[in-house]
Amino acid sequence: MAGPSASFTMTIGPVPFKDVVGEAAEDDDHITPPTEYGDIISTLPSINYLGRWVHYQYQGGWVIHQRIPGVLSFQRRFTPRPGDVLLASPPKCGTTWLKALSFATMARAAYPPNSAEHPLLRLNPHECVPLLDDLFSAGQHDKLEALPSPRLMNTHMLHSQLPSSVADNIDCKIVYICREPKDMLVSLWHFAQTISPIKFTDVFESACEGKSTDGPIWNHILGYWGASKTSPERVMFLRYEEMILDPVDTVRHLARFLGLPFTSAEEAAGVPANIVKLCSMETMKAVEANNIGTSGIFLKFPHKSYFRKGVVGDWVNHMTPEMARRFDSIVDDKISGSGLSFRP
Ligand code: PAP
Repeated sequence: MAGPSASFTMTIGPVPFKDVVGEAAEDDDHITPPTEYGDIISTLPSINYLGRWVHYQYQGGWVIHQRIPGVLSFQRRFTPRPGDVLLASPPKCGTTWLKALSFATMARAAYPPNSAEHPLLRLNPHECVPLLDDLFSAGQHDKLEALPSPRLMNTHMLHSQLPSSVADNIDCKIVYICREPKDMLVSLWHFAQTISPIKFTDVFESACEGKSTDGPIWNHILGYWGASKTSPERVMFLRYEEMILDPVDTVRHLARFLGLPFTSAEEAAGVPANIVKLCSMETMKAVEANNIGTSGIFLKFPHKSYFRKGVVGDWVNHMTPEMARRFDSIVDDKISGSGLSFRP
């Protein structure tokens, strides 16, 4: 007897975004930024961050000028679907790693993590999971409609910037990752250096004043921390340091949170450990797609720049003890009373 006809076969997500949209995702010719928000944007306070990049203050966070139309457009145009998963993070806190782990976990039935054909062995994690901030800013959000459900997407927007259709949606899960703020600053500086020479002290002083892309960092973290406390079934709060300590256990938690717990057969076959191995820094650094090409629609960063050291505590190589004390005390003060701490 013949198998099911093609009309009955259904693709289950997530699938690599690039496989669906092709090269056009980052093609300059296809960028048509929304222009209808000029009146709103002109009323927003702005800064010239690090003397290079204009940022607007919007709903509690600093948004780089190329992305502010995208945030406004996202708030008005995003149509959530049941099963959507949104990875949220401040920049340089482990997004690339979380994208890889989440994609490999959610798509493990279609793409076994020990397969030599796995998409993460031919594509950069950012090519598998789209950044909504860029997509909406480039007027390319229609491409999301082509993705099969469940969709896996990410954003650097603050929780206060998410529309209620996402923030209060029982059918949309959010996985948040943050990182010890001093390490995040060091990572941010190294990353920015790949496109423009910048002094670390400038990045540091701005951060002390609460100025950084998608910052202040404490606003970003506190928003999702609060949401994870109020709605733990919808918002998962992860820290880079915990993932480094026990990535396999993190993957188990992630799978459970997403409603896709590993079966005992999968555990026996070592699937969680295989996912961690596939997404490890060692494997990712060896993948050709992570060594050539760029990511990003407006600012194009080399794929290679997303994989640097991947360690905890690198701040000691860039901050004096006095700088560390100063920044720690600012962060402590801002997050005091929240129940959250970055102290060991
Ligand atoms: P993004 O916000 O631009 O997407 P993001 O991926 O959040 O960047 O952060 C990059 C950091 O994650 C880098 O940290 P470092 O500068 O301190 O080294 C990068 O090395 C680290 N990273 C990327 N992939 C992995 C991985 N597979 N395992 C552990 N850390 C990783």
